[in-house]
Amino acid sequence: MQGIVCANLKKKLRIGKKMQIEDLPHNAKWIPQCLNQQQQENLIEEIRSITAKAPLFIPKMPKTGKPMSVRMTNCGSLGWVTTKEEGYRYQAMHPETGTPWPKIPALLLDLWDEFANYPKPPQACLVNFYEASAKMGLHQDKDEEDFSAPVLSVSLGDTCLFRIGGQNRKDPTKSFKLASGDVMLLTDKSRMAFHGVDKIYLGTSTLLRREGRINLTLRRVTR
Ligand code: MD3
Ligand code: FE
Repeated sequence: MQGIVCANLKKKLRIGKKMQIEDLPHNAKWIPQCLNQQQQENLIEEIRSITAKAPLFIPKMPKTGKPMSVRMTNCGSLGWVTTKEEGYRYQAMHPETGTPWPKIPALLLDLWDEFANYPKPPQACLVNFYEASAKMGLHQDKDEEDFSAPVLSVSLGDTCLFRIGGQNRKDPTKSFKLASGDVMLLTDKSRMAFHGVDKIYLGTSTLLRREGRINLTLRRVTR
């Protein structure tokens, strides 16, 4: 655990704020309550404008076409999508409207600059929306070309039970709660760690107009 002063974010985030960075297994980092209430509200407004232009879609499992319980959209130059026929992939257009994804909100680009320690900007921001019984099974993120870039995640709305393991599916896992405003950074070995969302604790946040959780994941896709 270490306290860091957010230098680049002084103006935009919190002046001189010391953030606690907690170490998770495999060198993943967790910054609880990184974003204050105002920043979270601003982000939700940005997400409303993103979903107005790029509506949430129901991702379908490759081959079986089984719907996932999480609804999704994206912003950035590339978005992660999945369909029965074409499977998991990144593409520049929304799968249903055929139009380019909206821009990544500036606050998220600032967060990447502050924490990612990576020379290039993120290309994809996946927006996951979890309603009551939505979950995400244990998986690895490996649809990107560039695994040397970190993944940065922001949690908004209701708290969830998150699980992270190792590089093998059978490795032991650790569970902990992610609350609204928490940021996670997956670098080094944790970049390829199995992870998932087991449960949403409904009614734990009033940030959204309805129950549920939103997760934003910033990624570099190409090298
Ligand atoms: C750990 N999303 O979209 S974000 C995903 O809360 C995804 O919606 C979860 O897993 C969610 O792929 C978790 C945190 C996260 C993202 C990427 C990771 C954790 C990770 C990559 C490697 C290890
Ligand atoms: Fe993932």
